[in-house]
Amino acid sequence: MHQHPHTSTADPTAYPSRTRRGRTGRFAQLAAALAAVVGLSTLTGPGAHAADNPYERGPAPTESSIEALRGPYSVSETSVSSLSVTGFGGGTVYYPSSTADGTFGAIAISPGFTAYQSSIAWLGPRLASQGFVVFTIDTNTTLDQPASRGDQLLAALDYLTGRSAVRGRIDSSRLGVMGHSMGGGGSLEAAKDRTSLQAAIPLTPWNLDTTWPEVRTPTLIFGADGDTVAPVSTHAEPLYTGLPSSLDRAYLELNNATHFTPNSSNTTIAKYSISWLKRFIDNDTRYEKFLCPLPQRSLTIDEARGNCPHTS
Ligand code: 9J3
Ligand code: ZN
Repeated sequence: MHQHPHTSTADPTAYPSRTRRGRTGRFAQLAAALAAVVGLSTLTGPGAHAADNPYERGPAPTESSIEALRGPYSVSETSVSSLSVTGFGGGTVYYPSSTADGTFGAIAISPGFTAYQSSIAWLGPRLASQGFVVFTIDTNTTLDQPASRGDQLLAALDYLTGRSAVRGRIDSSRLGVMGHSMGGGGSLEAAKDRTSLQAAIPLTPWNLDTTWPEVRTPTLIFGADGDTVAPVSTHAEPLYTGLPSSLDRAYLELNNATHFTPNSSNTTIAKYSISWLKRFIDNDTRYEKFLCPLPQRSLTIDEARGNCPHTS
């Protein structure tokens, strides 16, 4: 849970006591001592929380702030030519324009079979505006299979943190992966290969391998009830079940949705993805309330599975 170490250090005797002090002075001294006992977070702004969790970014979230088309950060973008990189096909980096809040976590996102970064582009500014560096990539060829897409997601993250123009804006210990279809299958491959990744979000994933006992990365899988390309019964659901039961994991099945629902702006995908990334990449427990208890069945969610509360 959320720790408040400063409250345990509160010590009224730390305030200097002076002899020549009037009525007002004594009142101020008493008030300061009381404040120290109650906890300074009651008197200060968001900075008090930032001190608790150095990775927390942005204001306290609300249902409407995670559903909004844009979050609190203005977003800049820069394109990365395929000719300037190896191991993946280039892409576009979306990132908070300001450097005033320090570094951010970063994620790479892969498109699916035969598709380009344009098919997942909506996620770039949507997620970056909440306080992440987001790299939507092209793959080396549009026919690359999930294992290759996993390698390419990792190559993209390595480029992003090691050589890109925005590397100084990224905390390289806080990284995640997402992807659509074979790119979603690839995001599991990436997590399997690099257990230091802190979040994975496969979107209507496609992968013939449904056994993932090696994964240590908190994973949120989106399925679509009407998916006939990667039916949930043979892809999303067994992929979820194939993760360790001890892992922080969730499965959300979109209602009235198809394989291609993740290819356009979607509030349900956005709000739970933002919450998952914040919770596990930024350790931001302010977002736990959107994930646990699991969402109820609704017009947008057909089924929800997962462990609550989260353990990591
Ligand atoms: O990336 C995808 O959309 C995978 C679904 C697919 O068409 O697989 C067929 C081999
Ligand atoms: Zn189902």
